[in-house]
Amino acid sequence: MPFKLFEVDKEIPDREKHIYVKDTDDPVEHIPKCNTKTIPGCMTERGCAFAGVKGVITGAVKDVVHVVHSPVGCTTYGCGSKRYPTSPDLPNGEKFPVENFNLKYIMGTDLKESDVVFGGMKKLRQSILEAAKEFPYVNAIYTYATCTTGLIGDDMEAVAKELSEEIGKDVITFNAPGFSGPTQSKGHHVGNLTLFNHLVGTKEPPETTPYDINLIGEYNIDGDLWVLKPYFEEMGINILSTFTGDCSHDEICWMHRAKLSLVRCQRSATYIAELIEEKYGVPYIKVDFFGPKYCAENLRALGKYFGKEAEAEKVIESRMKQIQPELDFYREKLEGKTVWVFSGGPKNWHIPQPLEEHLGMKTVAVSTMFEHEDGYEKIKERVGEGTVIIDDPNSLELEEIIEDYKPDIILSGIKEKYIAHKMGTPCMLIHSYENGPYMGFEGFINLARDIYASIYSPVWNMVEFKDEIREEE
Ligand code: CFM
Repeated sequence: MPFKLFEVDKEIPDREKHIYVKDTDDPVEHIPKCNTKTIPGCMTERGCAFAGVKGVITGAVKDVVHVVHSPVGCTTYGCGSKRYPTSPDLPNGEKFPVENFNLKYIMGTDLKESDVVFGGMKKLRQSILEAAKEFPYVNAIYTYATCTTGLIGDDMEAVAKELSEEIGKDVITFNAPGFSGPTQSKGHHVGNLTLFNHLVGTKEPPETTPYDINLIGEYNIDGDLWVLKPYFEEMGINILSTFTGDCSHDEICWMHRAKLSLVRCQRSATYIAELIEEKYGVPYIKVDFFGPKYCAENLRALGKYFGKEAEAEKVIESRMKQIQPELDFYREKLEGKTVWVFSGGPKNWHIPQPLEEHLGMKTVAVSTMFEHEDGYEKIKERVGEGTVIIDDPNSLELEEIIEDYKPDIILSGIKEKYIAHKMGTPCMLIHSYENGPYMGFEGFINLARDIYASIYSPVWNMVEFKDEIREEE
């Protein structure tokens, strides 16, 4: 049976459609049911649509201030959600006055009951004006609908339009209330459409070259972008805009001037690449920079596109030379270790194969919070026989996976980390990383080092209850 009902799900049999065990002889279309509402009764690990837009797409932009139109809770949780550092450098050569501004500040309208009854537009107006006054150096103001304001039906667009003229800066509304889709993925889509519709094509870059690219879906998690950037620079390729890691507001406005778009996170940002291609004729290619093999393949593809094959080879050769000794060391230590990867979506098909190919590890389980059909097809293609693939696992399933599949390490998020630790299983962060960056050649060594450090930590020998848990099974 390719689909599997977990013991803990006996009362919610619909979960069976979401859990698939890879069998190569199966028809290709056998994948977990996905991108649907969480089944009632499940304690999901998912986030909301607002989190998808603010926490993923726009939160990385370095020179804007965010105004969340909500009761204070959404504002609080909308801050500090993701580790995407920024440099103070702006494209006009100036420096932004506050370093990592995007990680430090968020503003909210702090709605109360009376605003729900009488409308919150006045507060939104006041808050945007206050944000503009408090942070006069920002280059735009982004404002967000949430569940509450989505239900009230405040006309945020009208306020934004009016204040844009009054302040003299772009004021943009992102209309992705938490309930507007089954997962954060809906917020990605809204973020892409809003930025495309309002910004792309509205400004011109200070200069262009024949080798300008957009790096789309790269959020500079723990410095990923800063590992990749030198590769492009050494090849003579210029990143005109990053969408949106360490990027400025203006960079989004001139994405239409690039010669090629690279799409790194293909779940959250293929939308804008498609729209730019359709309207401005800028082609895009999908890329993967996790692990040395994919890195080399994709740099070669990029080199071929721009006639810079030799330059690509040089980058690959120099980085492989640099990392090979450490790669050998970690392979020796990690060969045969089993892993369960649990991310939002794409990292589940980016990461298992490099771990298997370069480190000799084995993926026993893969699970995602919001992946769609195309992503599950890739996951299925890239994992080995017998690997369990789970869509939107609930908290009890997490425990059953640990007990049944006994992974030596879990790569997941903060919500799962401590459940795993309490069960005596090493678990480290694959969303925001432990000690990243994890992308690129050098990044893969950081990932291997953190896996090694987690598995070999002496603390696991001191967990007294671990044997009890194992014996109970
Ligand atoms: Fe793209 Fe991302 Fe991911 Fe994502 Fe995310 Fe993320 Fe992720 Mo956490 S943008 S889809 S919404 S690769 S925050 S950096 S790790 S769930 S798999």
